[in-house]
Amino acid sequence: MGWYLGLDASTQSMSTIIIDTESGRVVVDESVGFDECPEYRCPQGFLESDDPLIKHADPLVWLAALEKLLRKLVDGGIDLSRVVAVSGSGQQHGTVYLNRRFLDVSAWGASAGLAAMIEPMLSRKTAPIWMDSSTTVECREIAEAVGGAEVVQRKTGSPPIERFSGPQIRRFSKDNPTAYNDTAVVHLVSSFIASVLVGRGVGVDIGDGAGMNLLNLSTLEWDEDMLAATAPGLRDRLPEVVSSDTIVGRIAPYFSDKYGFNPDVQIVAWSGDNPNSLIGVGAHAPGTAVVSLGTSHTYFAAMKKPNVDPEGYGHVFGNPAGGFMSLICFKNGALAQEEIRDRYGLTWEAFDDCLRSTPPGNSGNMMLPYFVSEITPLVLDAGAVRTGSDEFLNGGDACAAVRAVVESQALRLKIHSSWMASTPDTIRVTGGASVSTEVCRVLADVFNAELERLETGNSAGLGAAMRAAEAAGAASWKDLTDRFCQPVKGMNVTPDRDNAAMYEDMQSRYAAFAREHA
Ligand code: XUL
Repeated sequence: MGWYLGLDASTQSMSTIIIDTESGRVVVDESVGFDECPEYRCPQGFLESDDPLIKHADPLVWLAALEKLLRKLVDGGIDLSRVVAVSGSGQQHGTVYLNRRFLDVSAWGASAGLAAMIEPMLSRKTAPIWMDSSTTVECREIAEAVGGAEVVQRKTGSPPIERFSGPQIRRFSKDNPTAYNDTAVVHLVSSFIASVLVGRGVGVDIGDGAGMNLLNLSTLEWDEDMLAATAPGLRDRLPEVVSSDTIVGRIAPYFSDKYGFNPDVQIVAWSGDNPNSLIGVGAHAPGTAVVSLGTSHTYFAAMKKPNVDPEGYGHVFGNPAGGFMSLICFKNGALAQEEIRDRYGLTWEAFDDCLRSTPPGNSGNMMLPYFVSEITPLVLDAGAVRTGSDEFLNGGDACAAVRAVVESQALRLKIHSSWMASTPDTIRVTGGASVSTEVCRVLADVFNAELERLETGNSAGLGAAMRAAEAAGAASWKDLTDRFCQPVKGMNVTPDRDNAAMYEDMQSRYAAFAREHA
């Protein structure tokens, strides 16, 4: 019994949820946005680039935000000595490249702060993140080397995917062989920050490791053929693979000295944000589908066996509670809604008013929301495409544009998740936009399913805290799920049968429109 802390290193912020397993309550829910660390020039989570397909972050911003967050907690009177174990969640696929100094424990003196300590350990100053789509050539090369994309999909749960770590590592090894040679270890965002918490390199968990195109899902080990197809000497540059409930070490003295943690705090392997969310929404066992409306929009569910998407857009990751999970991810998520809101000078309230004042089906107005290049379906040339009335086409009808972006996002979730299972009756929804009842109403009608919402929008942070508690032996998955993952009463959104029937028709029109522009 005690406090269990989950950190969430997401695309745009570092946040934390602390749960108290004794009272069954969330005692802290706090966040620091990367726009609060302007010196790292990643206000939205990535550095500016002339090439729209390239999306890298400065990995030091994650550490600076972590320190700001812990300082905020301590200054707010939170007694971190009550924390028993810590785990975390990282945006998936992003890679951090570190030189030999990272392996030298005596170099880990952090008196000047974590960012200053890690800076000289980076063999590459920037970290490609999941939004990067620049590795189409490398994906093709990897597929050719192992006998086709289907072989990669069968082994790793996904065909070669631009944002996945393997193709990213390959591109770096080709473009900058000197810096690649200077790289002693390549970490994921999750295992990198877990390493910083422990004060030495720690392993990659099977949940996040499966997002690399390198992990063999049958053996749960790095796959020799994939390693050889990806980059020279890669075996020696990867951390070990660990199960998600591994206690990878005790917290580094830096954190106890500076923020008051007990020196015995256990650090549990970190995982990816989607595997953590699966736990945090109470969906660790098969049967519950989840929609997460964060920077990326994702749809996922637990599954026993690693079935693959025949179209090649879906992925299989490890489920931190055992077994696997399926996932489908869309890049034009929260930022696409923000783009429409900003373009028409709306507030979020006005955005919701627009949804209330426009009819389901949007009088025939539809949009393909590719404000940046898209991954599901693969669209490399960004550009939102519209069809409908002249006013809508000319950009004049703000409310139609709002409804068009929300409907298109819901319809593509439905279309591209159809390979996973029969359509669910109930969906749990989480992430920033899940607070909007109007956005949820569109989703409920499109899926013709009851939508359940949970208390915290940060299911990845909550899942990480629950994983810390489970791994430390404080409670079972069932107890934790019963206590922390109950849908909030009165917040469900029930589908309207007429609207659902209308969306059923609209789905094929939308799919045809999307195919024309793929
Ligand atoms: C999943 C994916 C995103 C990131 C960031 O494959 O790329 O969901 O994990 O949220």
